Amino acid sequence: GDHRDLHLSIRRQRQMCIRDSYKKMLKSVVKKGFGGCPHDCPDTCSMIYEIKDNKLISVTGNKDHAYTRGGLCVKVKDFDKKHYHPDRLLYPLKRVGAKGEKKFERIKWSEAIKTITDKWKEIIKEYGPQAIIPYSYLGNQGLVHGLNGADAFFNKMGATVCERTFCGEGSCTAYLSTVGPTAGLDVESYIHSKYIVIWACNSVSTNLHHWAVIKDAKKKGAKVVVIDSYKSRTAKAADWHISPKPGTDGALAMGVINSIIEQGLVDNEYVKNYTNGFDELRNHAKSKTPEWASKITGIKAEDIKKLAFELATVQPAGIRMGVALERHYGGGQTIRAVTCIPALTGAWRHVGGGITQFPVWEHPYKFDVICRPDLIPENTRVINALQIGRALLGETHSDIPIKSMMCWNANPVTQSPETEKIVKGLKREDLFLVSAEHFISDTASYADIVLPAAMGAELEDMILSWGHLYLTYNEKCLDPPGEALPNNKIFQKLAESMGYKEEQFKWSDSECLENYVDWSAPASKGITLDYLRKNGYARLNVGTKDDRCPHKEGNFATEDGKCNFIIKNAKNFVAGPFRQMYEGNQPGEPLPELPDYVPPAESPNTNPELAKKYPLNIISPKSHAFLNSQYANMDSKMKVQGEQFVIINKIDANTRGIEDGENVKVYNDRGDFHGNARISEDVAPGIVVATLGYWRQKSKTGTVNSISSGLLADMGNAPTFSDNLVEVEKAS
Ligand SMILES: Nc1nc2c(c(=O)[nH]1)N[C@H]1C(S)=C(S)[C@@H](COP(=O)(O)OP(=O)(O)OC[C@H]3O[C@@H](n4cnc5c(=O)[nH]c(N)nc54)[C@H](O)[C@@H]3O)O[C@H]1N2
Ligand SMILES: Nc1nc2c(c(=O)[nH]1)N[C@H]1C(S)=C(S)[C@@H](COP(=O)(O)OP(=O)(O)OC[C@H]3O[C@@H](n4cnc5c(=O)[nH]c(N)nc54)[C@H](O)[C@@H]3O)O[C@H]1N2
Ligand SMILES: [Mo]
Repeated sequence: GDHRDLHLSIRRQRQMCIRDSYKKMLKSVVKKGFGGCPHDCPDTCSMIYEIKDNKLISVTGNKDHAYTRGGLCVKVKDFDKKHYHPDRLLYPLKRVGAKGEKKFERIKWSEAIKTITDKWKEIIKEYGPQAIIPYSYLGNQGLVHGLNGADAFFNKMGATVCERTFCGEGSCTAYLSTVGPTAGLDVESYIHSKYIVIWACNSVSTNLHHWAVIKDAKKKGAKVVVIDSYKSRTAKAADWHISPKPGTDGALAMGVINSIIEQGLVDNEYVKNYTNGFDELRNHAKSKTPEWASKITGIKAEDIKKLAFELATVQPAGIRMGVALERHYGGGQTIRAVTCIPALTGAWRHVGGGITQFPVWEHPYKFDVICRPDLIPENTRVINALQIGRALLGETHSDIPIKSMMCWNANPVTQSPETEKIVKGLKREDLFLVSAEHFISDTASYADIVLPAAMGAELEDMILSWGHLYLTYNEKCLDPPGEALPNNKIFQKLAESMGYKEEQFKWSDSECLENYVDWSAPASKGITLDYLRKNGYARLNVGTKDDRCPHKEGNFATEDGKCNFIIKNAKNFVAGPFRQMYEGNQPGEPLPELPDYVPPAESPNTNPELAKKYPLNIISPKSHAFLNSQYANMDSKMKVQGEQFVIINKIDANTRGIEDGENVKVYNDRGDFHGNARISEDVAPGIVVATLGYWRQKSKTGTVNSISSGLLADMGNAPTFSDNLVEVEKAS
């Protein structure tokens, strides 16, 4: 008997053992899921996540995708490492040291939520809800967890509306006034272009997958022209680099328009049938000769004529505008002028001809449902995020002080202008700052409560694209580490604790997606959420790269279907795919009827007084290995990017006794930052370049935005990051 029992028991144990190891094996089998890169970048890559034991083990590009073609950039190719970075925030924290001292203590979620909402209720009681301001941007580009994800929540609260015009609103306003909300020239159709102008965009670093198409077109014989105020990586790879002084592209574009007309290269029939105001434009452009433009831009008149000639005669000609084109006081008018060019030349007649701004205009998103502008109480004030420093110090308004700010998906301390004001504001003892983050960013450093946010593979979403014509799905493949939560969940908890009853505040991520996308729009024909779950992405129904020619016969998205060289009785407005559609935030001054050159606010030509003190014009474009300020805390990315550098011409370095590699201080009245001088012919005398994204907490003093101004540009309240004068000296 004993013997038999023992035998059975061994057998049972063996069976259990086999079952356990089988289970274990099953668990450790690698699972795959579809990812969408959540970063604020035109490429919005389709990716493949690999998961083992509830852990992300690799991230690769989705090879099936016709546009992103399986390639990932230097930032995201090891996205899994970012998920498990040792500094990743895992638990809610409360501040226990002085503001900015970064001394925090772990607390429970329940305590965090109660502390926040108790404080908000108290503020609302004493000052009203407008004493609270939300601050978010595209740190996460998801429809659910991204920029607009909590607009409904703060609109319900009646908080101050934070106007976010960081990136493209000037460009959008100008573009929409001219051709309306059309996606224009498909980025993929550039394969058919014979002449490609990349105007103020550093594609090699910031739009890698478009660059791949351009390289293919180049192989087929296309000429690639890059218009950039310095010899960027992209400019170096071009057939022709044209280098206007910062903020003078408007003069260049007007010179090109003048020259196209003077050389008799206008497509008269196209102009007659599909445009408004040619006669007025011709008269207006008469005095804007290439010689006139040459004096302003520093480009030879001959080159301006040649650019005009080639743009008109080598077809199909495609123009890709970068957002940097809007980053000076006259940015809006510049984009008005550039957007007129393909209609003048008739480039729109051809597949591969025309202009690309943001293809997002043909994406079927229901921003009214996402943002709920209908919940905004009447007369709610608007504060522009580019002036958040001024606002925190009470300089933008004298009515209700800002007593609390909640910041997520954004890092104003490094990314917004006038950093020193922001930091001073965030240090205010009476300001209650809540920050939802992945890391103790430069902004989270000043927070009273820090909430840990989920990342990439840990949440379900669809990722917006402002650079191509695909919908992109991101699957939730695993649970977040520690107690991190997706943004949507964080705001659900806050809504519940505030007592907000709207159905929307209970929608799961899937329900949000069902409600946020217009699945019955013509562009989404044949696409469902289930289709995306199975395939990862889908091209919108807007024609193919080989046949899409949206304005062959006019059909612009304007009122009368024509391209507006002239706009009559128009008021300045703020257009942008991601802004809140709220009438209260329209600047509303009359807009000039015809495109023109509007000089920069700070340049030796237009502000000689200031230039005596600060003679150098600085531009602060994106860093190759960072995504705005993200990744600048990762050693592996720092290795690729290098320490903060300041590119300066030999002449400017010599007069200041600066040697290559030496540490220098860059400064003006607004603040200063340090970097290593890089003496180079890549910049002309009078210009310095320092790229963006380095962390303040790792810097000697400030960062590039310490010197930048909060002045808003001529259209769409755009930033003026390329419109700042500084002086550079050896650091002591
Ligand atoms: N690697 C990397 N990629 C990114 C980002 C990143 O941080 N890093 N950020 C993403 C974001 S948010 C955006 S908006 C896009 C932006 O991508 P881009 O549109 O490429 O913008 P920037 O890098 O700011 O500037 C592009 C180029 O414009 C030039 N420039 C600046 N001022 C002027 C001017 O007045 N005239 C002319 N002609 N040229 C000028 C700069 O020298 C620079 O080379 O990139 C996205 N992709
Ligand atoms: N001088 C100068 N300044 C510039 C520019 C320039 O060219 N020159 N470019 C401007 C442009 S184009 C832009 S778009 C802005 C960008 O400005 P921001 O959007 O403020 O830039 P990021 O550094 O990307 O900050 C995003 C933050 O969100 C966090 N984050 C990411 N994902 C999530 C998430 O899912 N949940 C939560 N809670 N947090 C998350 C990240 O950790 C990061 O700290 O900067 C602008 N600033
Ligand atoms: Mo941006």
